[in-house]
Amino acid sequence: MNTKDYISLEEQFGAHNYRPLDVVIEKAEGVWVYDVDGKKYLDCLSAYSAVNQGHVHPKILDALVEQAKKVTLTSRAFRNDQLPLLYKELSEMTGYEMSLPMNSGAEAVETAVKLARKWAYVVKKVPRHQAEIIIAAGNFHGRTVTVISFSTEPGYRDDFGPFTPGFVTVKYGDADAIEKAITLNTAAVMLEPIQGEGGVIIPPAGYLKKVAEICRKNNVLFMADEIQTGLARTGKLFACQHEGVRPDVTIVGKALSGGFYPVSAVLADKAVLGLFKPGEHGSTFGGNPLAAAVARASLGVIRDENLAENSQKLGEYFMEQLSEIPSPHVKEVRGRGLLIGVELKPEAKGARRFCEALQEKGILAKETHDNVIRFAPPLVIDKETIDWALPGIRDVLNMK
Ligand code: IF1
Repeated sequence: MNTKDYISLEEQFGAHNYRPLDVVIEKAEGVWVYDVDGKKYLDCLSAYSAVNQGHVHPKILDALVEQAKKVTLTSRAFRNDQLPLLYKELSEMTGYEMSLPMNSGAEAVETAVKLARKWAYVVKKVPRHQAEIIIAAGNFHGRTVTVISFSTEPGYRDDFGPFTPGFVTVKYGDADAIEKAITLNTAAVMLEPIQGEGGVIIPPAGYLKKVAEICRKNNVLFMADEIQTGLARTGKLFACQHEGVRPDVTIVGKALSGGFYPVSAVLADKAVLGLFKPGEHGSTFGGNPLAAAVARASLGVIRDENLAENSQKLGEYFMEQLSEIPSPHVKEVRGRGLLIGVELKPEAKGARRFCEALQEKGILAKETHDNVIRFAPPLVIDKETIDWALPGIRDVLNMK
């Protein structure tokens, strides 16, 4: 079977809810992936930041294999010997008193929404079923019906109503708009510190800090979706830390498993996360011993290999080098750490063809929002590898 055979199987038997690049990956290691025809590529997407630790990291692989031999799933009807250690290590690393494990990112977002509503009714005394959550235009928080209920992207929501009420949309990057939108019924403000899918949109300096202050002043929870920006991607453990902000609730996923397995979590202090009572929320797989062992190893790699520091340092270098590439197509290069967006001018006719051209050069990147190329390699990348990629990127950014 070659690339064409796999693609035709996929087209025939799979739902067509994606339009992937035509590369069929069969193995990967570190920052490199290999296709079924034996071609090697630099991964500049990192599975949307799920493989921050690099593909098939040996320490996480070991943890997965060793735990899989012992016990994989107990359900939360019984306790297991990995979850308590994950709780403790997450707390030590993030500074939050508690966490609640789920699987996908969208599930963790849903969990945070339920938590905010619960807090509003129990603590803030908002009349039942009246709680509002403020979110930003251009957000991406996942694909469930409740989560797409507050998406502003027509393609993600238009054919999927009726929607969950209780969400108020404001412009991203405008703290005053949040202050104006707050009512007595506002439970929370939920934001991405940098909008990933939105096109690597970095809010104005001071925005997150101001929003956090507005929330505190108005007795509203500040919840950060760090599923994509978190766990060292932007050069700090959490992107909010660039502004010294500690949200009341932080949501993590993706790299919490280093790409081995879906693991997500909601982090908060006891005054908030302690509100869930037995039976009010859960998941068959959430917090299972395999997930917990994998997450523990994944956090260990982020810490022991100083991935935040590497992301900061090499992100600066990569962004500087990208900015210096003369190109008729580039409108702006922006980013933080190794989450970098290259926005193309409207005349460039879309980022997709540039990503296809990069593929030819052995570099896998993905367009977002039609006109932005996202460069987000695993955080274990080194300078030599970036230097290897730059000439190819330069050629592509100068094509006709
Ligand atoms: C897909 C995008 C990225 C996320 C934030 C929650 C979730 C995501 C900030 C949900 C997920 C993924 C989903 C993936 C593509 C990808 C993506 F382009 F769609 F928007 F990264 F930019 N919060 N983002 O970025 O997490 O439930 O997927 O585990 O194909 O939908 P999930």
